[in-house]
Amino acid sequence: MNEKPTAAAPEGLGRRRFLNSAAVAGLAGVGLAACSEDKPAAAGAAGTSAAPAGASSSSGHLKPGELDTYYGLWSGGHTGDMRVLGLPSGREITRIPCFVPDALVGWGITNESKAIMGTKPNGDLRYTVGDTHHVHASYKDGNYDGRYAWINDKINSRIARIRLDYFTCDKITELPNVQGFHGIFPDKRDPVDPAINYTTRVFCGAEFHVPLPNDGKAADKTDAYRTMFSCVDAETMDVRWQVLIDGNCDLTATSYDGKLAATNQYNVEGGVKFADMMAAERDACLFFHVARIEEAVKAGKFKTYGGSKVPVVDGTRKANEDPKTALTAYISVPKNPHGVNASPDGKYFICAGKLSPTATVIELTKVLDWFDGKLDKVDKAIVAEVELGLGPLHTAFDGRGNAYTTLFLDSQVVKWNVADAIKFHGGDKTAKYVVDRIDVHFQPGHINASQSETTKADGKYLCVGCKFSKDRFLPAGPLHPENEQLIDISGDKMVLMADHPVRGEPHDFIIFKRELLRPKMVYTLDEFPNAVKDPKDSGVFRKGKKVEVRMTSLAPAFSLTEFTLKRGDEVTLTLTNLDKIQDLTHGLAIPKYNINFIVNPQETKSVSFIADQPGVFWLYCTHFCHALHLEMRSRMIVEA
Ligand code: CUK
Ligand code: CUA
Ligand code: CA
Repeated sequence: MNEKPTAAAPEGLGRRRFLNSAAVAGLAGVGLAACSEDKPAAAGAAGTSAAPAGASSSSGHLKPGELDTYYGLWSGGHTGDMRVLGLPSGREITRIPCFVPDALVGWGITNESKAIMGTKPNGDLRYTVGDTHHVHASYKDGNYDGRYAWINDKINSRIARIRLDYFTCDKITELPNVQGFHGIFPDKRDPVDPAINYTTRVFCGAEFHVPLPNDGKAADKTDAYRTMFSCVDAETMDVRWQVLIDGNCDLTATSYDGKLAATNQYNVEGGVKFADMMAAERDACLFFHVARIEEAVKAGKFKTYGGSKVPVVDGTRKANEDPKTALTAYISVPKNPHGVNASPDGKYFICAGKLSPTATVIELTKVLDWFDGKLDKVDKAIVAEVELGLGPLHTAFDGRGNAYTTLFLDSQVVKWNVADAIKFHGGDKTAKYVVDRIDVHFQPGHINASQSETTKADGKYLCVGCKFSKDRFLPAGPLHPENEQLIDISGDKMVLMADHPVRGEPHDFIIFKRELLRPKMVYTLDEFPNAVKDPKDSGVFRKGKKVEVRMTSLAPAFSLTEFTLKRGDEVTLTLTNLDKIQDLTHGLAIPKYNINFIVNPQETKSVSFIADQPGVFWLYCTHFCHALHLEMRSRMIVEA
């Protein structure tokens, strides 16, 4: 098993070793390998823990009928959705459509969902693709309050809000002036008003820099490309303000006192080519002074760009050299960092080095000291920069002072103690900050622990999003699932509990106690202004070519057994589900008209279409609801 790995002769190598050597060779090929393939000496000492053979008691397996104790909200990557998992079982419970159409529920087909998604003047959806990476939920007093979750769409720079009572998307906002909206994080309280101890803003970092205005006229002036950091109002979902910055944004973090938000930057170089983005040895973690930015906006110290009315303040380096007035602070961190995460004690932000084998620990009181003129150099807010292993990406916390960082190239999770890392960095070389390592399968990206980025981090479960699953599951063609691995972190040693295949391509996720949510199982009729509240109100209501078809469902029948339209009618069909008991969902499909949607108990939805195909069309219930589900039909006659 000691063959020297080469890219040309992968046979006989462990897959993990081959992936590692290939990836490192890839980096080395452009002359940018941050370190050798050997593990850093400081980090190598603790050895690797393995899953105990046959440890079924800690597999997360639930007996039939048992419920999970944690919810997980997962991004679906470029499936464009959000997913809800139960943990520790790892069972996928539902998917919440937001940015892209969904045939199960009729998202992107009903008028109500199309209004949220946004349409072109002809009524077609403006976008049908999305790429969700980061999901975070609203806070109160440092913990999730069960109101909302937010998720990004990197492709079209949209932010969606999910109501956590009904688990549905209720608003989507497209950010102006930016491309590649990636990192997202809600604030945890107001920076000035202590009474507002809950989320009122969501911060959004845009990754790609573009010409401003991006009208095709100055594409070659790459020095003038810029990106922005955006603040979205948690309630209205309007963009409150943006900050013009140097470099780029990647991931986003917020402090527990509401005063600071930050984004890691991997392209301070402003490079437009692959190698240019890796030219510098250090990039940055960029901090935003939230209260000062809002003061500047109030005082009218902003510009607007393009057709957007959103106030944009100047957060570039040059405009923010004086700490007393600075809106932003650029802290130098090595190299092409990925991920910035807030420790649950509220003290630190941690940037993982990606191309550097290190994590950088930034002390937030020191950043505030710099803004107050009490620290001469903002880089002195760095209290540790310690080696962890190859390709550190994201960090989670257990609430006991330990951090868990994914090592993409090493295919490991490293558990390290933040206080000991600070001691080590401060000169105490006896401080053993690496506590444990565990192999994961394979090449992990995101990581999160139960309640990790809350004041209630409980150190029970750790989930790792492995980007490659290789031979961990039955082969099902060339597209492999991701491997979400569950690790027990309640003891000193990490214990691998389970592998779960997930359809591509989740990135970030959060895990929290189930009692933080109080989901509703049945709607109320009054929530829908267009509800058909009584079967007697059903019928066809005609005003010239405009026709309204109003009907109800009550298992196992629609209120209209048939109805007649004329060819060319502009039809809006509204369906209210009058069933009141939970789990009694109906569907409605219209053959040849490309229509299918569901109505949950006491829910109302509508669809609009032109009756352009004459004939008899059997509307039928698509969602199994009753012994007579198949008989649940209605005859739509379109006269020629
Ligand atoms: S990025 Cu995907 S593994 Cu979008 Cu959070 Cu790091
Ligand atoms: Cu109603 Cu099936
Ligand atoms: Ca860089």
